[in-house]
Amino acid sequence: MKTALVTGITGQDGSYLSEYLLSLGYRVVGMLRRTSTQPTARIDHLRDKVDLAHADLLDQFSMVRLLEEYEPDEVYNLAAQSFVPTSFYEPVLTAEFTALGVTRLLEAIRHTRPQARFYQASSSEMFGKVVESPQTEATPFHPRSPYGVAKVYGHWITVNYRESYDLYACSGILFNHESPRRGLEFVTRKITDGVARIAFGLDDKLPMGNLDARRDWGYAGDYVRAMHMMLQQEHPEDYVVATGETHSVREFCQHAFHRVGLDYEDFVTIDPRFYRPAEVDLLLGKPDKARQELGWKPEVDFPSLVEMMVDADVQRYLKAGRSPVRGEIPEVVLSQS
Ligand code: NDP
Ligand code: GDR
Repeated sequence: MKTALVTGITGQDGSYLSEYLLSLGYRVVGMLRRTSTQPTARIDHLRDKVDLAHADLLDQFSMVRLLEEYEPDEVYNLAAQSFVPTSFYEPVLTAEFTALGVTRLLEAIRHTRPQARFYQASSSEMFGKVVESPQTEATPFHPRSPYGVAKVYGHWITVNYRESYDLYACSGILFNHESPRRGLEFVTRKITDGVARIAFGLDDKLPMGNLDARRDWGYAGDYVRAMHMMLQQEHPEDYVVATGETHSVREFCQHAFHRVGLDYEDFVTIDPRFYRPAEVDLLLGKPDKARQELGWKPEVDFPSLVEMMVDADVQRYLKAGRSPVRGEIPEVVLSQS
């Protein structure tokens, strides 16, 4: 039985990756930081199947201790300060977590468990102000936020440790991936929860930022398979993981409101507070290398992703005993509740 250490297990990707690794027969050890409240909602259904251990990206020796105790075969570094707007307000803390945290973990692996295979959660935000479209593994980086800059550091330190110390270390350059477990502050989940709240009469408006930003959105459940595949190759390499399609925030709104029989133009307002000091206007990935070398391809397309997320949020309010007051909830959603 292989052991995988997953940092960021309480996050969106951590929960899907853990489910996937458990289904493959792995022992999963999740690293979580100490908090005064329980942040484990996304993994409560896995609590008796995974080991949870306290450590923090800010604390080098807490990670050394974890590696010594659990002796993982694979380490997935998903933990980060991952919200772009927060990185403008807390740029130094973002760098500590998202950039230097990677070096701390790599140093811990180098000294304690050099045979472990390492996955770094790199991001399409590194392409930022894109110099070409679509973006591939060879596209130069031009990050547009302290978060993007920190991820570039995390990416290159992973490459550097691979080249310097012969570690099996790779970076997955993942484009945006979403799910019903996405944090409520990210644009897709903000929209799908907003749609549900409007349908149930809990809100009348949905204030948004830049509706013209375009993203290559996929489903998180598909993307965690690619993470695992990257660690099963003969040689460690970096891969772009994306759908190869791009859609605007406006299109996401259109589809999401349409799912409950509403028109987004009646509810979406523009609030300058949600604009960013520097924007990433367009992301579009070309995942050819992942398709050819890993045999990876996404299963969930854009309309299915939007529907899955709207349906899950609507169901949550139905289960809480709320009744819809606007639009038309699809029969298939009502019948499942
Ligand atoms: P989330 O924000 O949902 O999860 C982040 C995780 O990191 C949480 O478990 C959080 O713990 C943990 N964490 C944050 N700071 C620390 C710390 N100091 N010590 C220990 N743990 C910490 O992110 P996602 O699951 O969406 O993303 C996973 C990774 O992939 C991130 O690195 C993200 O930057 C990257 N990424 C994500 C993409 C996406 O579209 N989702 C695309 C490309 C890259 P807590 O619950 O306590 O806050
Ligand atoms: P992103 O995701 O910054 O791409 O980073 P987010 O969903 O926050 O924004 C996507 C785009 O939507 C625009 N937007 C809004 N965004 C938010 N959050 N709220 C709004 O009201 C709103 N209105 C418009 C944004 O300006 C932006 O252009 C995500 C994170 O998961 C990162 O950790 C990850 O690395 C990248 O995806 C790939």
